[in-house]
Amino acid sequence: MTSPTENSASSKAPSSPAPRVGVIMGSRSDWETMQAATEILQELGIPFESRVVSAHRTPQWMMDYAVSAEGRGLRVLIAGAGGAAHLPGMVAACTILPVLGVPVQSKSLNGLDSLLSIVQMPGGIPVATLAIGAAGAKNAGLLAARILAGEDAELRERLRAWMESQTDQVMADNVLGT
Ligand code: RP5
Repeated sequence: MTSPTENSASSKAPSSPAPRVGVIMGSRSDWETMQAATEILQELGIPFESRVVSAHRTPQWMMDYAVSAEGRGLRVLIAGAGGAAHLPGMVAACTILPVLGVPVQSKSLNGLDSLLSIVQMPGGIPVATLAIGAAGAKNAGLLAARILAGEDAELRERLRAWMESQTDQVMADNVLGT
């Protein structure tokens, strides 16, 4: 299993393309959920970076990350957090980039706390809130791809092919019955 790179705003290797999507999460414990987003971005050939950025434990790093994101070439931020999930909203308050919030399934309240923390934003600071858990993370990756595809015809074709392949897989399940 790969892991998010912690506390560094630099992109991966010098030769790799500049990341367009920032995938951030409140804790390393969120990675199991959030890697569903990075897997989709990888599949669709979208350069991304993944970082642990905590609204509560590393507030200054969170501010620095959010404020510098646009200037570093990021175009969409995916932010996952659980429990008192303030990361997506706080990041959205510090940038004009679209922020996609993923409620991580918490142990005590099954992620309902995370969902409500992320979805109930005050008017003026938008966060697009996805489903709780891995399905939400996967859809955040796909939604980021759709946002970027607006300006990228090749990505639009890769997305279309991805959708068709998903449909084919589901249709292939019909051979199970008689
Ligand atoms: C949140 O607290 C994180 O997003 C995580 O989902 C939750 C628990 O964090 P750990 O105690 O596992 O580090 O900030």
